[in-house]
Amino acid sequence: MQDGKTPVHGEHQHGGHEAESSLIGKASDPAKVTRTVTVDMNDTMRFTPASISVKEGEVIRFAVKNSGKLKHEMVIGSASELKEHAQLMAKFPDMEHAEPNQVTLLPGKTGNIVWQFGKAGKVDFACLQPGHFEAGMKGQVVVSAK
Ligand SMILES: [Cu+2]
Repeated sequence: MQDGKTPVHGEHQHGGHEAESSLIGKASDPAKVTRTVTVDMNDTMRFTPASISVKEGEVIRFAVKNSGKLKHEMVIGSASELKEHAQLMAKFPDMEHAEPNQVTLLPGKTGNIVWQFGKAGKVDFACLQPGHFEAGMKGQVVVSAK
């Protein structure tokens, strides 16, 4: 972990409620993508790869595929946000939501998340379908300094 550097989040955000995401990064414009990372989800409750390395400020397109027979999703967030969200999903299993930090996929489907990472550190992601997070369906993006 590199500290002591001022995080660069220069550009102003368009839209309202993205502020809390500044540490983990933010949704970005597909035209700014610098790299595509393919992520596979399956019924062993694992993401492949489960650990992804990126650089500060990099804009990644996650090309996510559900190879399982169950519904899965990839949600980017802080560990505490993800845990809270997983508990909510356990109470309301049919809760549907479409936020820019996630993609929910039926079996066999593919989808994308375009995300710009902020300062160096670790950002978590997980599947929040009921029981999946608890079964270990989570991973980490390691953001390194430029
Ligand atoms: Cu899942």
